[in-house]
Amino acid sequence: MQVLAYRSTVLNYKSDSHLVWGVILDQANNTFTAEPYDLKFDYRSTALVVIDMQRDFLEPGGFGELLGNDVSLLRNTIEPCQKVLNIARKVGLIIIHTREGHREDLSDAPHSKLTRGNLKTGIGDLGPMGRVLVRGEPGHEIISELSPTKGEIIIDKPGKGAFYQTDLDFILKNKSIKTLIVCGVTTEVCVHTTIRQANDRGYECIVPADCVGSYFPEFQKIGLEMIKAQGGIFGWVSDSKRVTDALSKNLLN
Ligand code: C5J
Repeated sequence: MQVLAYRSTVLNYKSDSHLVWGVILDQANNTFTAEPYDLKFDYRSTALVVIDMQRDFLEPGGFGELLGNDVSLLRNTIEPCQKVLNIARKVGLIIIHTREGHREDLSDAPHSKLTRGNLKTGIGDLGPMGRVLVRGEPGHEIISELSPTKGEIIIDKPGKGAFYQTDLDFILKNKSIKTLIVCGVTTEVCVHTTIRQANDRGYECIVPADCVGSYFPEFQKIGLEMIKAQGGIFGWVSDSKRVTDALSKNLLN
């Protein structure tokens, strides 16, 4: 009992976003069950990154649908993401939400991106949810089910990867983050690009498979396999149950 008391940390501080009242018995020595092998983590150096869970990708009339995709395929990620987000909030992890989108004047959108796909209604044009993929428009918002709460960090990114032309790396380094739980859409585009960028920068990424989604079932499968192949060449793959179990295992409340 004395040993436990010595090793425990009482989290009764007011974080920027919410009051955390849990007791974490051992912050440092924790493990996510995952493939290709288990991943050790410390609560204090772990962050949750939720990629582009925006109306433009998940709701009819947005960029995803204008590209010809069936956006309903992404919706089964919402509930698992909510579960991971809720426990991350409870244990006081740093939480980061990203949004893909551009300035009103599109000055941060490369010509190649604006013209790609020869879309009738494309980036910057007026669609059913306002101007497509433009910051401040209804389509650019994070879906209501996963709305950020006060104090959670929002990264607006002009590219697919969350590290490109953003201050994400600076923020993670300032907060001594080493491990990223990465959720969001789409698996093979913005999630993959972000994980590859994070991996090259020295972060260890773990992906709960049911918290990421693709418009293409075959890309979902292969995208996840690519992450964990070759001894975890880009990172680890787990699922929302195993990740939430690991995060709550040491929590007394
Ligand atoms: C795409 C994204 N698919 N968030 N963006 O264009 O994956």
